Amino acid sequence: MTINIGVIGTGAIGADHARRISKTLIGGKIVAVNDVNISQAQSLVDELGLSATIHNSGHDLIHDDGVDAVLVTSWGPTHEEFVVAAINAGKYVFCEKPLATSAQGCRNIIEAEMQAQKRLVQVGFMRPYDSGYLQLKNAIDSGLIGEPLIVHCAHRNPSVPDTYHTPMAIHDTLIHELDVLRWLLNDEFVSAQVVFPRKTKYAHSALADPQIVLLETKKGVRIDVEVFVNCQYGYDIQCSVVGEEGIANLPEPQSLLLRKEAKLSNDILMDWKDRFIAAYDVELQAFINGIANDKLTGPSAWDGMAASVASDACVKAQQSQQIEPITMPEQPAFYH
Ligand code: NAI
Ligand code: ISE
Repeated sequence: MTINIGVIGTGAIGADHARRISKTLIGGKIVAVNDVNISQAQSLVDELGLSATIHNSGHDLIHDDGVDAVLVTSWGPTHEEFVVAAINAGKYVFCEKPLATSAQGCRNIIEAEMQAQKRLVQVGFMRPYDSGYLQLKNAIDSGLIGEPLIVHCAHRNPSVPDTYHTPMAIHDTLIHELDVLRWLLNDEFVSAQVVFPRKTKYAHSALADPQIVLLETKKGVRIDVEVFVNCQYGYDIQCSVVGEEGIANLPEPQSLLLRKEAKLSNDILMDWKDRFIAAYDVELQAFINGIANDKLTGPSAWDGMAASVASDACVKAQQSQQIEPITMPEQPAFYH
């Protein structure tokens, strides 16, 4: 069985996902593409040698009868519109994070999905598929380090474009921690605070960088996340869970340990594409398999919304410089 897939947004990750579906994964085929920048869509078709329709709009792609499932990999603020349209067309949809740039946008998606009476949405939160995070989760769930008490995280990018501004540190970057920490700790956030340290000279005027986000969970776990998106030296994701009986750290990505010229060194990756390459493969294969089995199992629209509820509170905390409450709504049975 082959799932015919249409891609809306053929930029960095859209192209990457199209490549993995065409060359690495099994059971999926790219049959349609769309991008506001049509030449970008054309280049992808040429590069991969696809026989795919290039649509003039995302909505035309969604309503193409030859498309079974849709990948939404356009910019964050466009996600809600395309995901709701795909649901209303009765099609499975994989949406890159964030599901929407506000919790209200996610609520609109949830309403549409519940009306369709079927789980149709998978959100592109890939960290729960990463082998390192799975090891951390196993350490926590098996009781190896006792109950988690404190978590220290860092989310560092070498640099970001000029279009990236202060709230994006939350809804575009921290959103990964807002998802993976709920899953890792099996817990919900109750409050958030954002602290701005001295600003790096590499950040432009509309971006406060770095930022420190302080979160508290229902069970009382305290979390600090350093978000530093112009750190220059690499793409570096850290997570250290302090438990009652030990500390579990996210493993470093594998790299050659080199002794040379009086130095002992490991390489640090520079790009998210390489850091989570295996996790992206597994999450998208799970999406394709889920469609084939008519049952999605990956991060749901509810997970997308839960992260966005916390994200909204963090953006508010950036502005207010106060501790902001995070109030998670009751999870409907539909998402259990
Ligand atoms: P990008 O800027 O490289 O690509 C986005 C593409 O979407 C562009 O080609 C743009 O022309 C197109 N686009 C924008 N609005 C559109 C519309 N209305 N209709 C059709 N096409 C439209 O951005 P990138 O880095 O690929 O990010 C895309 C999404 O993927 C974002 O939501 C981002 O947060 C997410 N992302 C997720 C990652 C992960 O680790 N899971 C990594 C990188 C991005
Ligand atoms: C990007 O969109 C991603 O999702 C990356 O994983 C993250 O590290 C980066 O900060 C985002 O801009």
